[in-house]
Amino acid sequence: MANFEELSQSVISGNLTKVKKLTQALIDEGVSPLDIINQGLIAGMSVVGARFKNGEMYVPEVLVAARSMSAGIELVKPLIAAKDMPSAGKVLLGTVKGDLHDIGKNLVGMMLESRGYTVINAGIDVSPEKFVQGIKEHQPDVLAMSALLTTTMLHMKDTIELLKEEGIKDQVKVIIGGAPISQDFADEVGADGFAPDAASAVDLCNRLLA
Ligand code: B1M
Repeated sequence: MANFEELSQSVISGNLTKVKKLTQALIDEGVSPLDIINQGLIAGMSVVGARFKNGEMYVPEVLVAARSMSAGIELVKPLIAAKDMPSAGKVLLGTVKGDLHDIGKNLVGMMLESRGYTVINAGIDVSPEKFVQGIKEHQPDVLAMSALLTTTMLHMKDTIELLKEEGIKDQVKVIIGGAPISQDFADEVGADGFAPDAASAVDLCNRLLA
């Protein structure tokens, strides 16, 4: 029988084949997809983060772990995807300029889609100008920005400033999130909301669009 601990360990060691096998085994055992993500995949990545911080793991190993985690998420994704639901709203989602972290952002996108949102994923390293262009092109209800670095989170402010300059700030609700982001920072930069995790991001969108 597969277990969360074994799955976490496989993420930590970046064993993609084993992550896929154990994730599939948990799915086949009927374990909740969100438990697989939170207690297995994210739990493993949290250990990776701590070791990375302490200098016990390096970028290539972290990258391999991240890829194995994403492979697990891909298997779980169809189980929580919404089918034939009317759209709850349109969200333009991206990781800010200079930032390549996309696992958390993609989880946010997946959770939003599973609750009936139409998600336009602008990808990583998205400049304020590109976000503005995306808003003009897609007319989303929500702009959702992710940042994982203390250096790149400042581009959230730049983006909001540019939305104001372009006169389109009132057309869209802006939500932000990512490990270094807080409610205080969201208030400071003039975002409409902050969510600490992917599930809360969905609740936040629901509240803002109600
Ligand atoms: Co990087 N990295 N990394 N990294 N990396 C962190 C973020 C770091 C905290 C590690 C550490 O020191 N402990 C640190 C940042 C320090 C800081 O700024 N305070 C760091 C660093 C320094 C760097 C580099 C500079 C390292 C280097 O090159 N010397 C470099 C920067 C590259 C760049 O972006 N320009 C770098 C590179 C990388 C990899 C490429 C190797 C890889 C990314 C792979 C990828 O994403 N495809 C990587 C990884 C994997 C991490 C850690 C280990 C894990 C991040 C992750 O995916 N977590 C991370 C340490 C950590 O966070 N513990 C670290 C799992 C994911 C599910 O969580 O993304 O937090 P997270 O998302 C959460 C919430 O934050 C929230 O929901 C998700 C959960 O439900 N959330 C939102 C996220 N976005 C949201 C948006 C919302 C709402 C909620 O609304 C819009």
